[in-house]
Amino acid sequence: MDRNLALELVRVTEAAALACSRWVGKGNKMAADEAATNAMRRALGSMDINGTVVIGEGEMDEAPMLFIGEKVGNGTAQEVDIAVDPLEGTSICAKGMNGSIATIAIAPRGGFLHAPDMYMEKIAVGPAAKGVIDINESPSSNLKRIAEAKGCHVEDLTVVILDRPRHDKIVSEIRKAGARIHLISDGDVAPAIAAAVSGSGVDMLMGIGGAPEGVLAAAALKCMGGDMQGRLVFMSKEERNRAQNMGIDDFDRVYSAEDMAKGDVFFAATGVTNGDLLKGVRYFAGGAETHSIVMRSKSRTVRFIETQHFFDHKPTF
Ligand code: VTB
Repeated sequence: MDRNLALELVRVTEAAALACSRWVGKGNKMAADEAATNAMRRALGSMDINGTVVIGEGEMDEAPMLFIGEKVGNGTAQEVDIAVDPLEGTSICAKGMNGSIATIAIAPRGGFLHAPDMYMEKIAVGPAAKGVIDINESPSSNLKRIAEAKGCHVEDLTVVILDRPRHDKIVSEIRKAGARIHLISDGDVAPAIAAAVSGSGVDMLMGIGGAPEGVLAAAALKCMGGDMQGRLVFMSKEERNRAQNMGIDDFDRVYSAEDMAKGDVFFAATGVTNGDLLKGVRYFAGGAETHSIVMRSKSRTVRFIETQHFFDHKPTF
């Protein structure tokens, strides 16, 4: 794949982040999501790709834009599959809280797991703990192994978990094991990636979040040489049927990052509100500054990009 696609991708997430950042704290998550989705779709339209959305805003009948199966890009060049979350953490953005991002990943045709919109149990770490995690083991034994691999104490580790009653048990086990916990209200893609960024203060993401978000995190962790395991969590027979229709037969399968994002994968994200991984959009007179991460699995290049956007020259914002 053309390596320049990575730099094109960051324009796409910047556009989405700038658009929805106007809605930060306004209490309207639908409007924020719509702004991000519109802007992302528009920016994708000028990319030299023949893209198909495989992880998107929903099925065609429930999402008007960036729906699963939608063709995006100018159609002139390489065939790619696209995973998007134009605004990951819509509620966070609506409340002006920390941790929302605009994000996208692309892979060669067929590269992404077609994850249904349901839950996934996840465990994600950075390169220093690659190969030591096991989703079938208890949180405490995973923590012990991660601490050993990182040459530190369990007490030095920080685990990010979505603040939900479904996690009460693992939270108390992690507390007993001695690790620190950072509970978040939403948005588990950014902290999974932060686990692979040294100095971010995050060592691990654990718990049950969205499966589509799991695929995006897997794409990023693959680019960074991190490690991730995910297993779909079915809440009903209907969800099993839906998964089966999307080609999933083994309901207990543990997916690695590579299983979820195959081939030469590109990933980009831009901060909407401040977080452990990225700074949010900051306005100044006449423009705004964005903070993004963009990377490619083949070369493992990870770029953090701070961009100044001058609205007088870019009337769309
Ligand atoms: C998860 C998580 C996302 O929403 O999907 C969560 O992966 C929904 O969980 O990052 P609940 O059903 O418990 O609310 C996000 O946090 C996105 O906001």
